[in-house]
Amino acid sequence: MADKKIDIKKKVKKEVDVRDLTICDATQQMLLKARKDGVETAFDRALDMKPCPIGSQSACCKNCSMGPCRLNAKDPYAKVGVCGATVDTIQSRNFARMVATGAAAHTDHGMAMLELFREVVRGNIADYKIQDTRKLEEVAQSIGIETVGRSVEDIATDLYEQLEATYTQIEGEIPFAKRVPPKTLETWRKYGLVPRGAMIEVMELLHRTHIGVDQHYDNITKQSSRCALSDGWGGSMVATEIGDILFGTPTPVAVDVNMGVLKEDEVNVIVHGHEPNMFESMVSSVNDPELIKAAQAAGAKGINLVGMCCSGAEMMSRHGVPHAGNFMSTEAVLATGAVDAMCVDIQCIKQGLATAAECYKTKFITTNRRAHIEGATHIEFDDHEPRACTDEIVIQAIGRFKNRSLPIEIPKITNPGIHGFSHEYINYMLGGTFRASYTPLNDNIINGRIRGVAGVVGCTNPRVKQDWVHVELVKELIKNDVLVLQTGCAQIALAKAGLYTPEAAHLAGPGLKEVCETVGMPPVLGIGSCVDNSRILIAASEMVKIGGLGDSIADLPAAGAAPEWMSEKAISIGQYFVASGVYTVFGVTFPTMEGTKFQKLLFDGLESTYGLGKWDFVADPYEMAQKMIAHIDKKRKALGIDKARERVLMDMDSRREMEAKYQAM
Ligand code: SF4
Ligand code: MSK
Repeated sequence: MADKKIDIKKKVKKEVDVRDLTICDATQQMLLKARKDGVETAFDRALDMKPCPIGSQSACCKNCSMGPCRLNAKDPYAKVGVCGATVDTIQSRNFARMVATGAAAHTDHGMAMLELFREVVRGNIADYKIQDTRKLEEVAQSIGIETVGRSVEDIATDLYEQLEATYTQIEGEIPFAKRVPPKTLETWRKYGLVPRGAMIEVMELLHRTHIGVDQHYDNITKQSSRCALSDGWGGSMVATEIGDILFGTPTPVAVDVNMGVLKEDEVNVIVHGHEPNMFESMVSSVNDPELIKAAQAAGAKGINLVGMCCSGAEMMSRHGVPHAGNFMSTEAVLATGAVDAMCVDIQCIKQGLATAAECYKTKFITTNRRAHIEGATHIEFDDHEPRACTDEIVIQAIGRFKNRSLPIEIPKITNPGIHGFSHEYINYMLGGTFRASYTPLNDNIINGRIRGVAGVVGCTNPRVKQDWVHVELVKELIKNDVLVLQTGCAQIALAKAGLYTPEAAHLAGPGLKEVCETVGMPPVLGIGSCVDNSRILIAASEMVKIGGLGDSIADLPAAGAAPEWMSEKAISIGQYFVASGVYTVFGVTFPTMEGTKFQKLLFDGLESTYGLGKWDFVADPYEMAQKMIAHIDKKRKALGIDKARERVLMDMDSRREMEAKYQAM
């Protein structure tokens, strides 16, 4: 029984059946245990905390001390703020601040990766090396750096210098703008949306939201787009590409997911957060013979390293490290009593973890200078001496293992799956190693076997049943021949539901099933953490470049969704997808008020006036799927490939023809 008990019954007025909170069996089991132990989680706090209806619709403003000003949701135009700000100004400013914060989070993460790269290139760090020189050359070439006959060091030095502009450039276009399909770029140039460095875009967006600056929702939203694009095609893309260059580009790997990956007879170390550098060092620490010996001397069979949340998704994709669960399972997993140390870096780390960890005597360790948590032990991670931090965490975990005093209950649930589909690998998988290409994907979309492509990404959120919206949405999409790409916590939700196996192809519609069986791939492809959404942008650009599906990203039969989103990063991701031309639907709730000019701009005007994508909001997964499919069909019709779909024949001849085509490529 846990030492530090909270009387949950007293705190949470209604006790809800755990099956209504999550469809994750392991999380249900642990929520019951946590209740029995008197330990509260975000699920309990969400029941206890009613969301403010005015705030959830972004109808309040506290940007100055003449307020806070709250507008009436029933009649949004009946009132204005003390300064005269209208509901459209207030909502668009609030939305802009979410974009700015989300973009800042991704770009600061990307900047940290780039700083690490610089130190490696300059020879100031010995523990990390450039692992993927092929990717280094490809990224360098994509922004016009000469690679032929040059050393890795010279190419890397040039790449660092150019990519620094992604953050610091005060005029001109960011380097990865060169990867944007020409027609999409033309639209951005026409409306002044091409980003400069992320620092200036975030700074300008925040400036504009100060009282008395930008007071036209349309103009504020333009800067929101520009800022979000500096994240998607800037900070996030740099984080992904540099991560691949330093630590290796993911290729498919079989991995187990769910809480059953914890081992009762081993020292369990969980890494949770977003940056891969600490996790990479931890891989090295847990394999250190001296530390393994120390663990054995403490009575353990070994050291078991497990990931959670997004750094977990990244390491799972790159190295096959098992994954214990997504955002809404991070407190529940502590109730197993089996976690000897949980170390965290940045983003999506609930402060409540400190209390839950204390209850179960788990060592809860923060490692990043940006993210301390009251009640946690802080062991600062330094790229120049990474093992000093990760070795110490392992030593503390061994100490906790030795002194385990609480009962252990590990849900016996693991879900196998294949993960690690980088955009490069999707190329090789479909086109073959020697003629890697997106042509077969485009062909299968044109001939109608694949109806379209959907990106289903984002968080889990206690305001909806954990994982349920993700799973139902994705099942509905693949049933209708839509190929699904996933990142972050969404990926883990579907992995737990068993959709990451090639056998899951039987849940797909006949066309998608045919393609999956021919190639041997699952109908749902996991491509990494939330920062790796940039891989979806690159895949979309490749599809445009190959031809046959229009001239811009907006022409593609594609859609995006974050059905259980919760973070400001998700809003930035949504805005950069929309500004890149993608129809993007969010679930749970949407921070605007129905009937306002601002909402009409997001849900319609961005597409109809500016030729970008557009936002939508639907809470129900089936309706969400239908809207995404309707959008995909609209795009197919505009491309003139809607008829092809009706001619699909799944007989043996067409199957042989498809196989022969793949072999010939
Ligand atoms: Fe109210 Fe205007 Fe101040 Fe916002 S900026 S709190 S709307 S007075
Ligand atoms: S961790 S941003 S809960 S995906 Fe990237 Fe998961 Fe969302 Fe955080």
